[in-house]
Amino acid sequence: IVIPTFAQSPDGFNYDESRISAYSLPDLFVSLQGQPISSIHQWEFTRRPEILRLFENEVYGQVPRDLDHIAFKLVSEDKKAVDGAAHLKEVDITVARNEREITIRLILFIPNHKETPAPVFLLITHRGHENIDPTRQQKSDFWPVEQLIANGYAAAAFHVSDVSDDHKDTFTEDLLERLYPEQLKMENGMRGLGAWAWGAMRMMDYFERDPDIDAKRAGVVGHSRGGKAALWTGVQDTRWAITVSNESGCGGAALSRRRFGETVKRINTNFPYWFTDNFNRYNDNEDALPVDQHMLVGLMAPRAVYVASASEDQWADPKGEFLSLKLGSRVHREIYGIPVDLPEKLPGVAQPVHLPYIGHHIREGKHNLTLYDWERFMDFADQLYAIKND
Ligand code: GTR
Repeated sequence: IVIPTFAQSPDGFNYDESRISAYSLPDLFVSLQGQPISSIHQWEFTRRPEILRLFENEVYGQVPRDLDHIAFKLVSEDKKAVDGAAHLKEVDITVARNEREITIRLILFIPNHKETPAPVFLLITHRGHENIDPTRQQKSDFWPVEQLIANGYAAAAFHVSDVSDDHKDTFTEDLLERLYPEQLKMENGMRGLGAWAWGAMRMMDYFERDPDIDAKRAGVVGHSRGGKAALWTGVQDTRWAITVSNESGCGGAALSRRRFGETVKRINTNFPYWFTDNFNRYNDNEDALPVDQHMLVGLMAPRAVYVASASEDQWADPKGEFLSLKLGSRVHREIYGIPVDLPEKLPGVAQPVHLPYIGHHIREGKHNLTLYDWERFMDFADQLYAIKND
């Protein structure tokens, strides 16, 4: 990506903190009826459902729950994968509705040296298939299976193209055309990101049935567009213990109202198939949004959220991502009483902040998912799962 400077950019992309216009964010703790929200009961029965509905209607579209059948088929396995360190399972997950079906391939490595069930990280990926090579002839830090296994984590991944192609002309293949065609006619219907989240939820359906996996210690991870989908997964599906957003930026962890780097208009123009149709109403009109992205973090409470950024990835607005985490985690603190208080200032590069249930770091370098990022996610999970075991 070529990042234009503000001066060069006719469309007004801003990379200058001093040029951000004043904005005010919707209040997490006041309901649409004007009721103050302070208890867990009010949060879970009033405010959380209404915020969730706003995100569905205005940003990501619905995530349909109805399906007729789900089947899991072990298509290939190797009990001595990764030089004997892991048990590889390739599983085809087939979901049927109204006599039509789609199949998603899960690639799963389970550590051999630890007692199972193992905690697991699932990667939602849109990058080339070589990044999730089950043979491990091609290795990539984007999905460092060997390191996850060495640290006692199962490594799972699926490619978004099995669910919805990452392309504006073909995104309706496979899920939308085959299983939920009525969604395509709705202004608040599911589109690409929602379909990927739906796919991640089917992976969790599998984890719950595999005795080698501890589905209660599962993290969903995505980079960039995958990070947007991971956040939407964690919000929709409370089975995930940890949601990890890596450089998800606009439509992910970054506050839309800052209009720093990528904007709502730009993302809707370049990727008209990611968000629901209604999201177009907020092009150059972010202040009209009834939500902003800190509320996604809030919807995750009391479960864990990790937001990672990169110093040279200004397009994804590291500061806006941090602010979402800081403001959204007020739900953890003020509603659930979890002692999370992020620093006032944006933490420095390579200075991770790992609080119970809230993790953050800024990696040095460009837009990518690297071993450094994964090591921090594992550190954070080690700490979280140790607390939970107490
Ligand atoms: C960019 C897009 C971002 C982000 C990124 C990625 O082109 O503007 O929102 O999703 O792609 O997925 O790597």
